[in-house]
Amino acid sequence: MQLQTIERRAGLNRESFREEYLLPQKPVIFTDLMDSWDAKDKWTIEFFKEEYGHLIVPVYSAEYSKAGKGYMTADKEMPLKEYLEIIEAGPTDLRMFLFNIFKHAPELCNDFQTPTIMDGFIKTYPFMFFGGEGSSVNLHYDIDMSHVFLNQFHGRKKVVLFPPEESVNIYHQPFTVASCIKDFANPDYDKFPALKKAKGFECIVQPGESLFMPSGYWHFITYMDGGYSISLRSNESILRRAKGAINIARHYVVDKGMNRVMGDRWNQMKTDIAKRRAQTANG
Ligand SMILES: O=C(O)CCC(=O)C(=O)O
Ligand SMILES: [Fe+2]
Repeated sequence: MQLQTIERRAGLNRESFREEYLLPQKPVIFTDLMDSWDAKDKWTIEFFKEEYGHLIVPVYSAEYSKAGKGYMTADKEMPLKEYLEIIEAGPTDLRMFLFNIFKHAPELCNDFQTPTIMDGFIKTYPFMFFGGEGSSVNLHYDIDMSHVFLNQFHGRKKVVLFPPEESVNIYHQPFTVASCIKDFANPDYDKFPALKKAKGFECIVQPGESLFMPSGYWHFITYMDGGYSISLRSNESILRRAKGAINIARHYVVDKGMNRVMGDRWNQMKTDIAKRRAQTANG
């Protein structure tokens, strides 16, 4: 793999962001996008424990996305306070997401603002992502094809990104938004040789920083510390919104349907297709 370091910028305006990053579809870290947010200093672990510690949240272990029984279901539920104590105590693969804290605590929305750096920010409640030290998020791209601004509040995250053009070299699993490479931290190059040719980006996002991931970008995330962020999404293009809708249909109708009918054989078929594509592309 060839990974380039992602640039850090402060003071970008709409024009310079558009010219240098949005149009060329290049990732960037803003060091000042969250500066005006109350949340930047207010949303500490202590704050969440004291104000929202009683909320019952779904918690996921590394097993959650493995195909088969219990696919995509939470491993357990617990009060937020208990979950935060676990991630403070040391390494754990437990993550917490797909829980919309803003539905339970809409007043939290006053603590951050929709960025003005571009148009098209999606108005529904955004999602927060929490994870323990050492936990990771499988290599994937976002099904709705929006641009993602990942704003980090607590802890550091190591992020590896690949542009959509690299889908073949990173073994895009057809009909899904995932890669066939499930252990991306220790990839098996014998099984996935084209990965050596993949060109992407890497960075460590620090608290107070915002990572811009352009539409369709692949991301693999490792939590270097226990921590959390909020992902704000934007999609200013009707064409891209339509593409997202098609992705969602393909996933929920074709992939889930075939999983039900064929089970593990469907997984194997998808991996075979991805391998053949990588082989063809690389001669
Ligand atoms: O930070 C995370 O845990 C996952 C973020 C992510 O995949 C996203 O915002 O699209
Ligand atoms: Fe994502």
